[in-house]
Formats: sequence, structure tokens, C-alpha cells
Amino acid sequence: MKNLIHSDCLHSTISRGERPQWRLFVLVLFSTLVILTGCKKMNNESLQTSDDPAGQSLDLQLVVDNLVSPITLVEAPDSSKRLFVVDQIGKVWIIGSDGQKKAEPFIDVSSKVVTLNPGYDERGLLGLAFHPDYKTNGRFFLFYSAAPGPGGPAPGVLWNNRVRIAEFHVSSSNPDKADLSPEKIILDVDHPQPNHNGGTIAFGPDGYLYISIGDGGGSDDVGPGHVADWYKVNEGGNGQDVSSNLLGNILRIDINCPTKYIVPKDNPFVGKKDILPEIYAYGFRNPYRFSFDLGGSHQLYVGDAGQSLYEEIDLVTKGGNYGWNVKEGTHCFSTANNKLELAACPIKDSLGNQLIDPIIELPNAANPAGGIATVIVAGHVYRGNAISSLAGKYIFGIYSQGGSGADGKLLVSSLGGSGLLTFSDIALKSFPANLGQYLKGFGQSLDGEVYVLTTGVQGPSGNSGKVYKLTQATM
Ligand SMILES: [Ca+2]
Ligand SMILES: [Ca+2]
Ligand SMILES: [Ca+2]
Repeated sequence: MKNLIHSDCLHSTISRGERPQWRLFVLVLFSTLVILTGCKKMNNESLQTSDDPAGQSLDLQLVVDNLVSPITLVEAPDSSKRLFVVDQIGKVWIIGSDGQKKAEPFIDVSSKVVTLNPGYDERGLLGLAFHPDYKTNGRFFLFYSAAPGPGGPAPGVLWNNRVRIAEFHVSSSNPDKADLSPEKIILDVDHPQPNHNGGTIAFGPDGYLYISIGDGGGSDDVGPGHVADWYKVNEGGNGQDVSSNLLGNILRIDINCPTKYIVPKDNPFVGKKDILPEIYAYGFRNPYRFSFDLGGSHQLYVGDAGQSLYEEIDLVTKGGNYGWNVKEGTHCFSTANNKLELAACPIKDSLGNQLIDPIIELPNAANPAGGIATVIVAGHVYRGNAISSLAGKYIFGIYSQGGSGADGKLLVSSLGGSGLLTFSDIALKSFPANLGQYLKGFGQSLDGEVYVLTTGVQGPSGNSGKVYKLTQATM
């Protein structure tokens, strides 16, 4: 770990303040440099062995059960070895270094979360990110679906919810408890429909906060709250638009300033007329989960939920356009008939940026040609030491295979090369056919081990939520 002198707050000329009237103003009076600890986790690549026995048998080791709907898991960067599990209903639970879940939640924001549908809901508490310097400043951030703001996207149409990024602090007296107030609202984005919220927040290796937000919901990237874009063949949409709202993007902001946030001066659209400068990458439908590789060059892998034909994983770079709703996966999408891809579509957008194809694609269960997944769930590059056969490989999965069955699966792909990557099932000793559960998300500890989060039912209800650790099978 190395300390960075992070002077962007001093030199940036763009500040994003109060919504809805975002005002630009020049910051002139900053007198202190913000020193933050980079969150790079440098893994020892030499620990990857080259003589891995092929076909090692893997398994899932139950860590915690009786949760409602676990979405993600992150380790606090404070050397305490505590794992924090986000339950969609609004609670964050702590798994202590002894592997035991603490009796009381770290924080409970369920009263702040919009009322969820117990049968199925994509809203809720969806993301947690600890400040890289959490150990000394106690700052952490939540992504949750708040009650809708006033008004709506069209006459007679109300907003459904508000995507909210908010800052909280750990209690000064108890490291296992956070203060519910003060809450500093960093960002609010009006959201027109209940689905496609995105929901991941994470600090990149550069110390900036990355946020994924979906296209606003509904289908086709069409409907109230979905603006027109440059591509007239298809209706909509927020994925391609970079001027009207923050939907359908990966955002990148700097929260190391007294203001709510500022835009890093090297964001791709800073200074570009009529483009929202928070945008780091665009063209997404529902980038539900993403992660930075803890090793290698710390690349950003994003899962984008497809509609009816194709699911995808994207390797995301600054300023990239990942295609939606011009493309679904590597295919030309049609809002006129979402089951019938168009023969051709543009390869560049109106800014001259190429539409970047995914690195992994798999067919959706609704694909008339046959499919294997209801939705893809992005995971992590394995950088742990326990499973040498997975070293440097990308672990991801599918929520379920089709219909309403609880039959999620784990998948793995070797990274590198060009074009679409191949992938295969991860064979699990105790789950020989499939998980027998819905795959809700993944987590990764700072030592690179991967956790798998599941539920037995689709909605945020009941107590079937489980957290597993991906391990070698015991013989
Ligand atoms: Ca369009
Ligand atoms: Ca957009
Ligand atoms: Ca795409």
C-alpha cells in the first residue's frame, strides 16, 4: 500500500452540488491537500502456481445463513478481517474474524429504503463501499433505493424511486456499529421504473468512487423517463444518452472534498459541451454488479443484464460505450421486436466512439434459439490462495437458468485474448447439478477469496439468504 497525495480537489474546476439545480462553480479556497490511502491491493502473483492439478474439485462452505436477501459482501479495509454483508432489505451484517455473524447489524437503513415487493424486487440496499482510508476516517457509502422524489418524468407519471448514494460513519465508540445520522446524501438520481437500478459502488485503484446505474427500467430502454438518443432506428434510450440524466452509466466521482462530490478532472467528458461529466462509461442496461480486479492491472469488469436474447460481461475502460440499446451483447438490438435482432447497426455513436462488445456473452433463457440464463451475475477475478486452479480467472454466474426454478450456477472464464471468451461451469461437490438457489451476488475479501450469496426465493423476504465461501472440496 502506498500513500497518494491526492490533489484533485485542489485543482479541479468542476463541483457537483445540490440537485436538482446542479451548479458549476470554481473551487478557489482549498488550503489542505487530501491525503488518502490508495485502495490497491497488490497480490503476490508469484503465488499462482503453474502446476495446478486439472479439475480440482471445488465446493461452497456455508459461512452465514438466515439472511433475507444478501446482495454483496465486502471486507472493511481496516485490518480487522471483518466481512460486511449487504442484505437488500436495508441491513448490513458483520461476519467477525471468527466467522460468526454479529447479533446486531452494523447499520439498518430499512426505514430509508422504498417499500419493497416481497415477491420480487430489484430495488433496496444494493451496494456498500468503504473509503480506502476507512481505518482512520470511518467513512463508508451506501447505494440504496429511496422513496421517489416529487413529480415524475411525464405528465401524470410519478417517479418510482430515487437512486441514492449516501455517506455514513462508523460509531466513535463501537467499531461494529455505524451511526444512522448524520447521513450525507452524495447523489440522488430520479428513477422512473422499479427495475434496472444497477447498484454497485466501489472505490477504484485511483481512489475515486465508481457507481453503476441502470437505464431507468421497463424494457427496451423505452417509456416515461427514457429520453431519445442519437440512434433513431430504436426508440429510447438512456443507455446511449449522455446529456439528459445519469441513467445507464458507470459514474466516477471524487468524494474527498467538503462538497458532496466533485468530478475528477480526468473524467472522459470533462469540458465536453452538453455531456454530464460524472459519466465514466455508458451504454448499459442494468449494470447490476461490477468489480475491480485486486491484482493485475486492476481492470474493471461489469456485468450487464440483457433483455431477451443475450447477457454479457464487459471489460470497461474510460469513456467507453458498451452498446445498449443499439446492441444487446454483440448483436444489433431492435426495440420493434426484441426477439429479432437487426441485420446491421452502427459501429460508432454520434460522438465517434466505437460500440464496445462484451468479453463474455451468453444466451438468455428467452432466446428463441435456446438460452442458459435468466440473468448474468458479475463476480470477481479470483486472487486468493486457497484454489490455485482459479488463480487469475474470472468467477461469475447466472441467477437462474430459466423459468422460475431456483437453479443458479457458477461459471468461470480465463481472461485475456481478444473476442468473446469461453467459459465453463464450476463443478461443486455439494451442488452437483446447480446451486439449488438463486444467485444474488458475489463478494471478495481483501485476500482475494470469493464469496457466493444466494437465496431460496426470488424476492426480498423470508430467511433463506446464505453466504458461502468458494473453497476446495474436502475429500
Ligand atoms: Ca434511440
Ligand atoms: Ca445515459
Ligand atoms: Ca453491451
